[in-house]
Amino acid sequence: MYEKVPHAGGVLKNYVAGEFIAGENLFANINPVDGSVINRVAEADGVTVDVAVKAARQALTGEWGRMTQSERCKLLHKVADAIEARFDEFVAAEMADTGKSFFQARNIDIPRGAANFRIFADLVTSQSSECFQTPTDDGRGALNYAVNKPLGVVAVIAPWNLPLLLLTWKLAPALAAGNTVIAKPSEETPATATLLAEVMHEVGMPTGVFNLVHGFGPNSAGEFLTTHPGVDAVTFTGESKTGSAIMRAAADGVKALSFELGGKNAGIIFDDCDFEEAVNGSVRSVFTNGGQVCLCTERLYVQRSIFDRFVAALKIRAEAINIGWPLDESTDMGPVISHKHRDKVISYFESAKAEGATVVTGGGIPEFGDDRDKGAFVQPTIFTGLPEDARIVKEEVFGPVCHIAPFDTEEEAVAMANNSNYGLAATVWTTNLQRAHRVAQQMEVGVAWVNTWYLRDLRTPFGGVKLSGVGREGGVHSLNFYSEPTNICIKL
Ligand code: NAD
Ligand code: 6OD
Repeated sequence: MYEKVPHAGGVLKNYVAGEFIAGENLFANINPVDGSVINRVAEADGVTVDVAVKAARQALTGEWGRMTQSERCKLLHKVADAIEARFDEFVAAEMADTGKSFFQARNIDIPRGAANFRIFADLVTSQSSECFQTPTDDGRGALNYAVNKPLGVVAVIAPWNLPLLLLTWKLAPALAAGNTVIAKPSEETPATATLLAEVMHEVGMPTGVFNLVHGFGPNSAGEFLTTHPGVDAVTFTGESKTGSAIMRAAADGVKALSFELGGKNAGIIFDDCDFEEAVNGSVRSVFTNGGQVCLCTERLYVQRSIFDRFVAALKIRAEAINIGWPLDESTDMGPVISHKHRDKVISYFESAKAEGATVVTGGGIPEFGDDRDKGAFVQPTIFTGLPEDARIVKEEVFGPVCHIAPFDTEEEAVAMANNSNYGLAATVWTTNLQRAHRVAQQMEVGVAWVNTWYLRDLRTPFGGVKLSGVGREGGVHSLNFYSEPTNICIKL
């Protein structure tokens, strides 16, 4: 499959004003499985970003702006069809960039990349508008209604963990609402975004509607976008501290902001849970994608009467996780995104040990005795025994790890779960219906799952509280962000 990686050995270009362009500045795109260079990437400089913004602004009033909503949505369906037509290329590119398993890329990331375009194209056509009959002193009255206009030029800045899924999760509603965009994928994962630019070109997206710029954050494409006066809105997914930097950069232009940020998600396991389901669900919620999903559970709280049994069961399941070559169909978990990120994850493991953690399993780098030893692999890891203020219990690691602590009462579990600066997601495992509702509603998060994890209905509100984000995505929540409702008042 890696032989089929599109552009292997070549250069991934920017896509600006309908043309693929590369300048002098190239950076290496590394495969985390063995540290090899997949291809080189053209970093967009300030001039390239400026041309992209100007093209996007011009496109707002050009062919795209003149299209009917249904014409625009037909094009978005074509984008979804074209992603599916090149499905294997997208899967190969995503796996090479991230090292994620074939199972994950084929069953989750790439299908969602296509689905995101379909759902928002369909949803926008079924949106209704508010209308009020307003009384006036002369008795004639007035009719007040709202029309949704696009926000304008939107910068979409995406992370590396679910590259196509999270880029299109923003891009699709932005386009469905009639905006034009400049997308910046993570420097770690430029490949599927480049394929998407090719798809946009193939389906005949009008010039300037979709632009792609590659690069980094500070002093690079990310910062050039967030400070550009021609950008009306920035929609960003990534680390909370990057969110703060973008908020500062965007302040001068008073740009609209939508942020999905970090998490330190808790799972609460009550002794009245379905034990097998809770163990299965927790293995998924801790270790999926090597723990590199913002929704992954890094803190587990287990009722004391089942604590030892639960820890023992989770240890067996963690040790059964097949780590290895992403291309091998039996692989559950590939490497983490990069050697730099592996160093960060391992430094958290070392700090946990220094603070007195019990290592239930893992805690280091696996040894394979083959080429995988060159890769950024990390052992699935479980710690117990740390106080609630330990670094690894407070800070987001974004790796295959959790800390498990016991609790006695429901009140204690709720307090421990909520004792975090983050507030993205929580998971509750119980068969007591009243407790399920009661506890889920007390979670200080944007998404609370009961007896499941990462079960998505794309129409539901998605986002975080506290350091985990600003605003909500999903269904009409996304469309509302990307729209400017304008009030029309007609005196009758
Ligand atoms: P990151 O914040 O380092 O980078 C994300 C993107 O922002 C990249 O494209 C990067 O180049 C760009 N960027 C970095 N600094 C910038 C700056 N100053 N100005 C403009 N752009 C800048 O995040 P990451 O390491 O790619 O992703 C992992 C993080 O993302 C984790 O914290 C994770 O929890 C979070 N995340 C959150 C969600 C969610 O939905 N809440 C989803 C996925 C990832
Ligand atoms: O599934 C989604 O729509 C979504 N936004 C997932 C976010 C995952 C974070 O890593």
